Amino acid sequence: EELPIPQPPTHLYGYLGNLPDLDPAFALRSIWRLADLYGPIFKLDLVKRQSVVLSNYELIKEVLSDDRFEKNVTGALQELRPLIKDALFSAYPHEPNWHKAHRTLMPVFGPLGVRKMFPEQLDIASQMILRWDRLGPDNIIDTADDFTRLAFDTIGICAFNYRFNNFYAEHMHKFATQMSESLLEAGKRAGRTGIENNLRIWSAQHLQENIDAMHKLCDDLVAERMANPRPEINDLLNTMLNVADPVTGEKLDVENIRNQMVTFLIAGHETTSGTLAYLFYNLLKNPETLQKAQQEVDQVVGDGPIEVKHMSQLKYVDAAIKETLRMNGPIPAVQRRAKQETLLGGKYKVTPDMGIMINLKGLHNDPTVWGDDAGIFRPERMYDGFPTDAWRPFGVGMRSCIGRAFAEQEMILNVALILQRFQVEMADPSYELAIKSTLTTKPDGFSIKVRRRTGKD
Ligand code: MNH
Repeated sequence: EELPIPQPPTHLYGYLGNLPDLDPAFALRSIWRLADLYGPIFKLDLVKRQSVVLSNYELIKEVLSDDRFEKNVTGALQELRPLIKDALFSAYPHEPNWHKAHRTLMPVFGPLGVRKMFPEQLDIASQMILRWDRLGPDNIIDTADDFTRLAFDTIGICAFNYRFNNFYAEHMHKFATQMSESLLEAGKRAGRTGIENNLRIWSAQHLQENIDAMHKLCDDLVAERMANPRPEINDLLNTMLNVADPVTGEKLDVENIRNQMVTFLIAGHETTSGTLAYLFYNLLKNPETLQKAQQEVDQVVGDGPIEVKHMSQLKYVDAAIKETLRMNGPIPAVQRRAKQETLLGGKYKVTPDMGIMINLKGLHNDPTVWGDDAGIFRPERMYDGFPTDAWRPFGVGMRSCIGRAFAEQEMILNVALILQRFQVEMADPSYELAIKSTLTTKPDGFSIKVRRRTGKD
Protein backbone atom coordinates (compact mmCIF):
# COMPACT_ATOMS: atom_id res chain seq x y z
CA GLU A 1 0.00 0.00 0.00
CA GLU A 2 1.36 3.40 -1.04
CA LEU A 3 2.17 6.00 1.62
CA PRO A 4 2.89 9.74 1.22
CA ILE A 5 6.51 10.76 1.83
CA PRO A 6 6.76 13.04 4.90
CA GLN A 7 7.62 16.65 4.05
CA PRO A 8 8.27 19.74 6.18
CA PRO A 9 5.52 22.35 5.74
CA THR A 10 5.89 24.69 2.74
CA HIS A 11 3.00 27.11 3.27
CA LEU A 12 5.25 29.47 5.23
CA TYR A 13 7.40 30.37 2.24
CA GLY A 14 5.00 30.42 -0.74
CA TYR A 15 6.59 29.61 -4.10
CA LEU A 16 10.00 29.03 -2.44
CA GLY A 17 8.78 25.67 -1.18
CA ASN A 18 11.31 24.21 1.28
CA LEU A 19 14.26 26.21 -0.08
CA PRO A 20 14.43 28.45 3.02
CA ASP A 21 14.73 25.30 5.17
CA LEU A 22 18.28 24.88 3.84
CA ASP A 23 21.15 27.05 5.04
CA PRO A 24 22.75 28.26 1.76
CA ALA A 25 26.21 28.24 3.34
CA PHE A 26 25.89 24.64 4.57
CA ALA A 27 22.83 22.83 3.18
CA LEU A 28 23.90 19.47 4.62
CA ARG A 29 23.76 20.74 8.18
CA SER A 30 20.10 21.59 7.56
CA ILE A 31 19.54 18.14 6.04
CA TRP A 32 21.00 16.49 9.16
CA ARG A 33 18.65 18.51 11.37
CA LEU A 34 15.62 17.76 9.20
CA ALA A 35 16.49 14.03 9.24
CA ASP A 36 16.39 14.15 13.06
CA LEU A 37 12.97 15.82 12.91
CA TYR A 38 11.31 13.96 9.99
CA GLY A 39 12.99 10.57 10.07
CA PRO A 40 14.73 8.25 7.58
CA ILE A 41 12.72 9.42 4.55
CA PHE A 42 11.42 12.89 3.80
CA LYS A 43 10.85 15.05 0.76
CA LEU A 44 11.83 18.65 0.01
CA ASP A 45 10.41 20.97 -2.60
CA LEU A 46 13.45 22.94 -3.86
CA VAL A 47 11.62 24.97 -6.56
CA LYS A 48 13.75 23.69 -9.44
CA ARG A 49 13.44 20.10 -8.26
CA GLN A 50 12.08 17.76 -5.61
CA SER A 51 14.48 15.84 -3.45
CA VAL A 52 13.81 12.74 -1.36
CA VAL A 53 16.33 12.37 1.45
CA LEU A 54 17.16 8.86 2.68
CA SER A 55 18.95 8.44 6.01
CA ASN A 56 19.01 4.77 7.04
CA TYR A 57 20.56 1.53 5.76
CA GLU A 58 17.24 -0.19 5.08
CA LEU A 59 16.11 2.48 2.58
CA ILE A 60 19.53 3.39 1.17
CA LYS A 61 20.59 -0.15 0.26
CA GLU A 62 17.69 -0.29 -2.19
CA VAL A 63 18.89 2.71 -4.26
CA LEU A 64 22.52 1.52 -4.60
CA SER A 65 21.71 -0.75 -7.54
CA ASP A 66 22.57 0.59 -10.98
CA ASP A 67 19.69 -1.42 -12.47
CA ARG A 68 16.82 0.64 -11.07
CA PHE A 69 18.74 3.79 -10.13
CA GLU A 70 21.53 5.98 -11.51
CA LYS A 71 23.71 8.96 -10.60
CA ASN A 72 21.84 12.28 -10.63
CA VAL A 73 23.93 15.24 -11.78
CA THR A 74 22.14 18.00 -9.88
CA GLY A 75 22.64 20.84 -7.41
CA ALA A 76 26.22 22.06 -6.95
CA LEU A 77 27.61 19.35 -9.25
CA GLN A 78 25.37 20.53 -12.07
CA GLU A 79 26.52 24.10 -11.39
CA LEU A 80 30.10 22.88 -11.95
CA ARG A 81 29.31 21.76 -15.50
CA PRO A 82 30.60 25.00 -17.08
CA LEU A 83 33.97 24.19 -15.48
CA ILE A 84 34.26 20.42 -16.05
CA LYS A 85 31.50 19.62 -18.59
CA ASP A 86 31.24 15.89 -19.32
CA ALA A 87 34.39 14.83 -17.44
CA LEU A 88 34.08 11.78 -15.17
CA PHE A 89 32.66 13.46 -12.06
CA SER A 90 29.92 15.55 -13.68
CA ALA A 91 29.00 13.55 -16.80
CA TYR A 92 25.36 12.58 -17.25
CA PRO A 93 24.95 8.80 -17.25
CA HIS A 94 24.29 8.64 -21.00
CA GLU A 95 27.26 10.75 -22.14
CA PRO A 96 29.75 8.77 -24.29
CA ASN A 97 32.79 10.57 -22.90
CA TRP A 98 32.09 9.10 -19.45
CA HIS A 99 32.31 5.55 -20.79
CA LYS A 100 35.40 6.36 -22.86
CA ALA A 101 37.28 8.05 -20.05
CA HIS A 102 36.24 5.42 -17.50
CA ARG A 103 37.59 2.59 -19.65
CA THR A 104 40.79 4.46 -20.50
CA LEU A 105 41.59 5.55 -16.94
CA MET A 106 40.47 2.57 -14.82
CA PRO A 107 43.78 0.68 -15.28
CA VAL A 108 45.96 3.61 -14.17
CA PHE A 109 43.82 4.11 -11.07
CA GLY A 110 43.91 0.40 -10.25
CA PRO A 111 46.21 -1.07 -7.58
CA LEU A 112 49.16 -1.52 -9.96
CA GLY A 113 48.84 1.90 -11.57
CA VAL A 114 48.67 3.56 -8.18
CA ARG A 115 51.75 1.74 -6.85
CA LYS A 116 53.70 3.32 -9.71
CA MET A 117 52.76 6.77 -8.41
CA PHE A 118 54.25 6.08 -4.97
CA PRO A 119 57.54 7.89 -5.67
CA GLU A 120 55.73 11.08 -6.70
CA GLN A 121 53.44 10.91 -3.66
CA LEU A 122 56.49 10.42 -1.46
CA ASP A 123 58.25 13.39 -3.08
CA ILE A 124 55.46 15.77 -2.02
CA ALA A 125 54.91 14.11 1.38
CA SER A 126 58.60 14.57 2.17
CA GLN A 127 58.34 18.28 1.41
CA MET A 128 55.65 18.64 4.06
CA ILE A 129 57.57 16.61 6.64
CA LEU A 130 60.72 18.65 6.04
CA ARG A 131 58.81 21.91 6.30
CA TRP A 132 57.16 20.89 9.59
CA ASP A 133 60.51 19.78 10.91
CA ARG A 134 62.25 23.03 9.99
CA LEU A 135 59.49 25.23 11.40
CA GLY A 136 59.77 23.42 14.72
CA PRO A 137 57.56 22.64 17.73
CA ASP A 138 56.10 26.14 18.23
CA ASN A 139 54.80 26.39 14.69
CA ILE A 140 51.03 26.24 14.52
CA ILE A 141 49.86 24.09 11.63
CA ASP A 142 46.40 24.79 10.26
CA THR A 143 45.49 21.26 9.13
CA ALA A 144 43.04 22.34 6.42
CA ASP A 145 45.68 24.61 4.92
CA ASP A 146 48.71 22.30 4.95
CA PHE A 147 46.80 19.17 3.92
CA THR A 148 45.25 21.12 1.05
CA ARG A 149 48.73 22.13 -0.13
CA LEU A 150 49.78 18.50 0.20
CA ALA A 151 46.88 16.99 -1.74
CA PHE A 152 46.98 19.69 -4.40
CA ASP A 153 50.68 19.24 -5.09
CA THR A 154 50.33 15.45 -5.05
CA ILE A 155 47.57 15.35 -7.63
CA GLY A 156 49.31 18.04 -9.70
CA ILE A 157 52.46 16.01 -10.07
CA CYS A 158 50.74 12.64 -10.51
CA ALA A 159 48.14 13.88 -12.98
CA PHE A 160 50.29 16.06 -15.21
CA ASN A 161 53.76 16.36 -13.79
CA TYR A 162 53.10 19.95 -12.70
CA ARG A 163 54.58 21.34 -9.51
CA PHE A 164 52.23 23.80 -7.82
CA ASN A 165 55.02 24.19 -5.22
CA ASN A 166 52.59 25.06 -2.47
CA PHE A 167 55.14 24.20 0.23
CA TYR A 168 57.58 26.77 -1.15
CA ALA A 169 55.21 29.75 -1.16
CA GLU A 170 53.49 31.76 1.50
CA HIS A 171 50.18 31.84 -0.35
CA MET A 172 48.70 28.88 -2.09
CA HIS A 173 48.95 28.77 -5.89
CA LYS A 174 46.30 30.98 -7.49
CA PHE A 175 44.74 27.94 -9.13
CA ALA A 176 43.74 26.73 -5.64
CA THR A 177 42.01 30.02 -4.88
CA GLN A 178 40.26 30.07 -8.25
CA MET A 179 39.05 26.57 -7.60
CA SER A 180 37.81 27.06 -4.04
CA GLU A 181 35.98 30.24 -5.06
CA SER A 182 34.33 28.34 -7.91
CA LEU A 183 33.27 25.45 -5.67
CA LEU A 184 31.80 27.85 -3.13
CA GLU A 185 29.93 29.78 -5.82
CA ALA A 186 28.60 26.56 -7.40
CA GLY A 187 27.21 25.57 -4.00
CA LYS A 188 25.57 28.97 -3.54
CA ARG A 189 24.07 28.92 -7.03
CA ALA A 190 22.55 25.52 -6.30
CA GLY A 191 20.72 27.01 -3.31
CA ARG A 192 19.31 30.02 -5.19
CA THR A 193 16.38 30.29 -7.57
CA GLY A 194 17.08 30.86 -11.28
CA ILE A 195 15.82 34.43 -11.00
CA GLU A 196 18.21 35.18 -8.17
CA ASN A 197 21.15 33.64 -10.06
CA ASN A 198 20.37 35.77 -13.10
CA LEU A 199 20.50 38.89 -10.95
CA ARG A 200 23.97 38.12 -9.56
CA ILE A 201 25.74 39.45 -12.62
CA TRP A 202 29.02 40.23 -10.88
CA SER A 203 29.26 36.80 -9.21
CA ALA A 204 28.58 35.11 -12.54
CA GLN A 205 31.26 37.20 -14.23
CA HIS A 206 33.80 36.45 -11.50
CA LEU A 207 33.00 32.73 -11.75
CA GLN A 208 33.57 32.88 -15.50
CA GLU A 209 36.94 34.60 -15.03
CA ASN A 210 38.01 31.89 -12.62
CA ILE A 211 36.87 29.17 -15.00
CA ASP A 212 38.76 30.75 -17.91
CA ALA A 213 41.95 31.00 -15.84
CA MET A 214 41.79 27.35 -14.75
CA HIS A 215 41.07 26.19 -18.29
CA LYS A 216 44.01 28.21 -19.58
CA LEU A 217 46.53 26.70 -17.17
CA CYS A 218 45.43 23.17 -18.09
CA ASP A 219 45.13 23.92 -21.82
CA ASP A 220 48.68 25.27 -21.80
CA LEU A 221 49.99 22.14 -20.08
CA VAL A 222 48.25 19.88 -22.61
CA ALA A 223 49.56 21.94 -25.55
CA GLU A 224 53.07 21.94 -24.12
CA ARG A 225 53.08 18.15 -23.71
CA MET A 226 51.73 17.65 -27.20
CA ALA A 227 54.44 19.90 -28.63
CA ASN A 228 57.17 18.25 -26.52
CA PRO A 229 56.23 14.65 -25.76
CA ARG A 230 57.80 13.23 -22.58
CA PRO A 231 57.35 9.46 -22.88
CA GLU A 232 59.56 8.85 -19.82
CA ILE A 233 57.00 10.46 -17.50
CA ASN A 234 54.41 8.31 -15.76
CA ASP A 235 51.39 10.59 -15.36
CA LEU A 236 47.69 10.65 -16.18
CA LEU A 237 48.20 13.21 -18.93
CA ASN A 238 50.40 10.81 -20.89
CA THR A 239 47.80 8.08 -20.49
CA MET A 240 45.03 10.35 -21.74
CA LEU A 241 47.09 11.58 -24.70
CA ASN A 242 48.43 8.21 -25.79
CA VAL A 243 46.06 5.42 -24.79
CA ALA A 244 43.05 4.63 -26.95
CA ASP A 245 39.78 3.43 -25.46
CA PRO A 246 39.66 -0.35 -26.06
CA VAL A 247 36.03 -0.26 -27.19
CA THR A 248 35.85 2.68 -29.61
CA GLY A 249 39.54 2.68 -30.50
CA GLU A 250 39.49 6.44 -30.00
CA LYS A 251 41.56 8.66 -27.73
CA LEU A 252 39.99 11.37 -25.57
CA ASP A 253 39.78 14.75 -27.33
CA VAL A 254 41.92 17.64 -26.06
CA GLU A 255 39.05 19.57 -24.54
CA ASN A 256 37.91 16.51 -22.62
CA ILE A 257 41.46 15.85 -21.43
CA ARG A 258 41.59 19.36 -20.04
CA ASN A 259 38.22 18.85 -18.28
CA GLN A 260 39.50 15.62 -16.75
CA MET A 261 42.61 17.41 -15.47
CA VAL A 262 40.53 20.07 -13.73
CA THR A 263 38.32 17.27 -12.35
CA PHE A 264 41.25 15.38 -10.84
CA LEU A 265 42.35 18.56 -9.12
CA ILE A 266 38.88 19.21 -7.69
CA ALA A 267 38.05 15.63 -6.73
CA GLY A 268 41.56 14.79 -5.65
CA HIS A 269 42.46 17.57 -3.25
CA GLU A 270 39.46 18.60 -1.14
CA THR A 271 38.46 15.08 -0.17
CA THR A 272 41.90 13.74 0.72
CA SER A 273 42.89 16.85 2.67
CA GLY A 274 39.61 16.95 4.59
CA THR A 275 39.92 13.28 5.53
CA LEU A 276 43.49 13.73 6.82
CA ALA A 277 42.41 16.68 8.95
CA TYR A 278 39.45 14.75 10.42
CA LEU A 279 41.71 11.77 11.03
CA PHE A 280 44.17 13.74 13.15
CA TYR A 281 41.28 15.26 15.06
CA ASN A 282 39.95 11.78 15.82
CA LEU A 283 43.37 10.40 16.79
CA LEU A 284 44.13 13.33 19.07
CA LYS A 285 40.70 13.24 20.74
CA ASN A 286 41.21 9.51 21.38
CA PRO A 287 44.86 9.28 22.49
CA GLU A 288 44.85 5.48 22.86
CA THR A 289 44.16 5.22 19.10
CA LEU A 290 47.01 7.61 18.32
CA GLN A 291 49.33 5.48 20.42
CA LYS A 292 48.26 2.27 18.66
CA ALA A 293 48.77 3.83 15.24
CA GLN A 294 52.21 5.11 16.19
CA GLN A 295 53.21 1.73 17.62
CA GLU A 296 52.19 0.09 14.38
CA VAL A 297 54.25 2.55 12.33
CA ASP A 298 57.29 1.88 14.56
CA GLN A 299 56.83 -1.84 14.14
CA VAL A 300 56.18 -1.89 10.39
CA VAL A 301 58.34 0.98 9.11
CA GLY A 302 60.77 1.50 12.00
CA ASP A 303 63.33 4.26 11.51
CA GLY A 304 64.17 3.46 7.92
CA PRO A 305 62.79 4.83 4.68
CA ILE A 306 59.16 4.08 3.95
CA GLU A 307 58.44 1.75 1.05
CA VAL A 308 55.40 0.88 -1.01
CA LYS A 309 55.30 -2.61 0.54
CA HIS A 310 54.56 -1.04 3.94
CA MET A 311 51.24 0.35 2.67
CA SER A 312 49.34 -2.93 2.96
CA GLN A 313 50.98 -3.76 6.30
CA LEU A 314 49.74 -0.66 8.13
CA LYS A 315 46.42 -2.24 9.02
CA TYR A 316 45.55 -0.13 12.04
CA VAL A 317 46.36 3.11 10.20
CA ASP A 318 44.15 1.91 7.36
CA ALA A 319 41.34 1.07 9.80
CA ALA A 320 41.65 4.52 11.43
CA ILE A 321 41.30 6.15 8.00
CA LYS A 322 38.27 4.00 7.17
CA GLU A 323 36.67 4.74 10.53
CA THR A 324 37.26 8.45 9.91
CA LEU A 325 35.59 8.14 6.51
CA ARG A 326 32.63 6.51 8.24
CA MET A 327 32.24 9.25 10.82
CA ASN A 328 33.46 12.27 8.86
CA GLY A 329 33.47 11.43 5.17
CA PRO A 330 34.24 14.67 3.31
CA ILE A 331 31.47 14.03 0.75
CA PRO A 332 28.40 13.89 2.98
CA ALA A 333 25.78 13.01 0.37
CA VAL A 334 25.44 11.23 -2.97
CA GLN A 335 22.66 12.01 -5.46
CA ARG A 336 20.63 9.33 -7.27
CA ARG A 337 17.45 9.10 -9.27
CA ALA A 338 15.09 6.31 -10.29
CA LYS A 339 15.32 5.28 -13.94
CA GLN A 340 11.59 4.52 -13.88
CA GLU A 341 8.72 5.20 -11.51
CA THR A 342 9.08 2.82 -8.61
CA LEU A 343 8.14 2.25 -4.97
CA LEU A 344 10.84 2.67 -2.31
CA GLY A 345 10.55 0.22 0.56
CA GLY A 346 7.48 -1.09 -1.25
CA LYS A 347 5.48 1.99 -0.26
CA TYR A 348 6.94 5.38 -1.19
CA LYS A 349 6.45 6.37 -4.83
CA VAL A 350 9.41 8.06 -6.58
CA THR A 351 9.52 9.22 -10.20
CA PRO A 352 12.57 9.89 -12.45
CA ASP A 353 12.16 13.67 -12.15
CA MET A 354 12.71 13.51 -8.37
CA GLY A 355 16.17 13.57 -6.83
CA ILE A 356 17.08 10.93 -4.27
CA MET A 357 19.73 12.02 -1.78
CA ILE A 358 21.72 9.41 0.11
CA ASN A 359 22.52 11.05 3.45
CA LEU A 360 25.81 9.30 4.25
CA LYS A 361 25.85 10.55 7.82
CA GLY A 362 22.56 8.75 8.37
CA LEU A 363 23.87 5.57 6.73
CA HIS A 364 27.16 5.64 8.62
CA ASN A 365 25.50 6.13 11.99
CA ASP A 366 22.59 3.70 11.57
CA PRO A 367 22.47 1.84 14.91
CA THR A 368 21.04 -1.30 13.27
CA VAL A 369 24.38 -1.69 11.46
CA TRP A 370 26.92 0.10 13.63
CA GLY A 371 25.42 -0.42 17.07
CA ASP A 372 24.73 2.10 19.78
CA ASP A 373 28.34 3.31 19.89
CA ALA A 374 28.27 4.57 16.28
CA GLY A 375 29.18 8.03 17.59
CA ILE A 376 32.48 6.76 19.01
CA PHE A 377 35.75 6.63 17.02
CA ARG A 378 36.77 2.98 17.23
CA PRO A 379 39.00 1.84 14.32
CA GLU A 380 38.77 -1.78 15.53
CA ARG A 381 35.18 -1.91 14.30
CA MET A 382 36.56 -1.87 10.74
CA TYR A 383 38.05 -5.32 11.39
CA ASP A 384 34.62 -6.69 12.34
CA GLY A 385 32.44 -7.78 9.49
CA PHE A 386 29.84 -5.28 8.37
CA PRO A 387 27.66 -5.15 5.25
CA THR A 388 29.82 -3.54 2.51
CA ASP A 389 26.81 -1.50 1.44
CA ALA A 390 26.65 0.16 4.84
CA TRP A 391 30.02 1.93 4.35
CA ARG A 392 29.90 4.10 1.22
CA PRO A 393 32.19 7.17 1.65
CA PHE A 394 33.48 6.66 -1.91
CA GLY A 395 30.02 6.65 -3.45
CA VAL A 396 28.03 3.89 -5.08
CA GLY A 397 27.80 1.69 -8.15
CA MET A 398 29.56 2.42 -11.43
CA ARG A 399 29.90 6.11 -10.51
CA SER A 400 31.82 5.49 -7.30
CA CYS A 401 35.23 7.08 -6.80
CA ILE A 402 37.87 6.19 -9.39
CA GLY A 403 40.58 7.75 -7.18
CA ARG A 404 39.99 5.55 -4.13
CA ALA A 405 43.19 3.48 -4.28
CA PHE A 406 45.19 6.62 -5.07
CA ALA A 407 43.72 8.47 -2.10
CA GLU A 408 44.15 5.54 0.30
CA GLN A 409 47.82 5.15 -0.60
CA GLU A 410 48.42 8.88 -0.25
CA MET A 411 46.72 9.01 3.16
CA ILE A 412 48.44 5.93 4.62
CA LEU A 413 51.80 7.21 3.38
CA ASN A 414 51.38 10.62 4.95
CA VAL A 415 50.01 9.38 8.26
CA ALA A 416 52.91 6.94 8.51
CA LEU A 417 55.53 9.60 7.75
CA ILE A 418 54.04 12.06 10.24
CA LEU A 419 53.78 9.50 13.06
CA GLN A 420 57.25 8.11 12.32
CA ARG A 421 58.89 11.52 12.73
CA PHE A 422 56.70 13.52 15.11
CA GLN A 423 54.78 13.61 18.34
CA VAL A 424 51.56 15.39 17.35
CA GLU A 425 49.40 17.50 19.65
CA MET A 426 46.45 19.87 19.36
CA ALA A 427 47.48 23.52 19.18
CA ASP A 428 44.45 24.29 21.34
CA PRO A 429 43.61 21.30 23.56
CA SER A 430 40.08 22.61 24.14
CA TYR A 431 39.27 22.60 20.41
CA GLU A 432 35.96 20.91 19.57
CA LEU A 433 35.15 19.87 16.03
CA ALA A 434 33.61 22.59 13.88
CA ILE A 435 32.87 21.87 10.24
CA LYS A 436 33.08 24.09 7.20
CA SER A 437 31.59 23.24 3.86
CA THR A 438 32.24 23.98 0.21
CA LEU A 439 31.53 21.11 -2.17
CA THR A 440 32.98 18.91 0.55
CA THR A 441 33.31 19.35 4.30
CA LYS A 442 36.43 19.72 6.45
CA PRO A 443 37.34 20.75 10.01
CA ASP A 444 37.23 24.49 10.57
CA GLY A 445 40.05 26.09 12.53
CA PHE A 446 41.66 22.82 13.61
CA SER A 447 45.39 23.32 14.23
CA ILE A 448 48.13 21.04 15.47
CA LYS A 449 51.74 21.27 16.64
CA VAL A 450 54.44 18.70 15.94
CA ARG A 451 57.61 17.91 17.87
CA ARG A 452 60.36 15.71 16.54
CA ARG A 453 60.34 12.44 18.51
CA THR A 454 63.46 11.87 20.59
CA GLY A 455 65.92 9.62 18.87
CA LYS A 456 64.33 10.25 15.47
CA ASP A 457 67.09 12.33 13.89
MN1 MNH B 1 36.63 10.71 -5.47
C1 MNH B 1 33.82 10.29 -7.36
C2 MNH B 1 34.77 10.39 -2.61
C3 MNH B 1 39.48 10.99 -3.59
C4 MNH B 1 38.46 11.35 -8.30
N1 MNH B 1 34.66 10.42 -5.06
C5 MNH B 1 33.66 10.27 -5.99
C6 MNH B 1 32.41 10.05 -5.30
C7 MNH B 1 32.69 10.10 -3.97
C8 MNH B 1 34.10 10.31 -3.82
C9 MNH B 1 31.68 9.96 -2.83
C10 MNH B 1 31.05 9.87 -5.95
C11 MNH B 1 30.39 11.22 -6.14
C12 MNH B 1 29.00 11.15 -6.71
O1 MNH B 1 28.37 10.09 -6.74
O2 MNH B 1 28.51 12.22 -7.10
N2 MNH B 1 37.05 10.74 -3.45
C13 MNH B 1 36.14 10.54 -2.47
C14 MNH B 1 36.83 10.51 -1.19
C15 MNH B 1 38.18 10.68 -1.47
C16 MNH B 1 38.30 10.81 -2.91
C17 MNH B 1 36.16 10.32 0.15
C18 MNH B 1 39.37 10.74 -0.57
C19 MNH B 1 39.37 10.46 0.70
N3 MNH B 1 38.62 11.13 -5.86
C20 MNH B 1 39.64 11.15 -4.95
C21 MNH B 1 40.89 11.34 -5.64
C22 MNH B 1 40.60 11.46 -6.98
C23 MNH B 1 39.17 11.31 -7.11
C24 MNH B 1 42.24 11.42 -4.97
C25 MNH B 1 41.50 11.67 -8.17
C26 MNH B 1 42.76 11.46 -8.18
N4 MNH B 1 36.22 10.82 -7.45
C27 MNH B 1 37.13 11.10 -8.45
C28 MNH B 1 36.45 11.07 -9.75
C29 MNH B 1 35.11 10.75 -9.48
C30 MNH B 1 35.00 10.60 -8.02
C31 MNH B 1 37.09 11.33 -11.09
C32 MNH B 1 33.98 10.57 -10.50
C33 MNH B 1 33.93 9.10 -10.89
C34 MNH B 1 32.86 8.80 -11.94
O3 MNH B 1 31.74 9.31 -11.83
O4 MNH B 1 33.16 8.03 -12.84
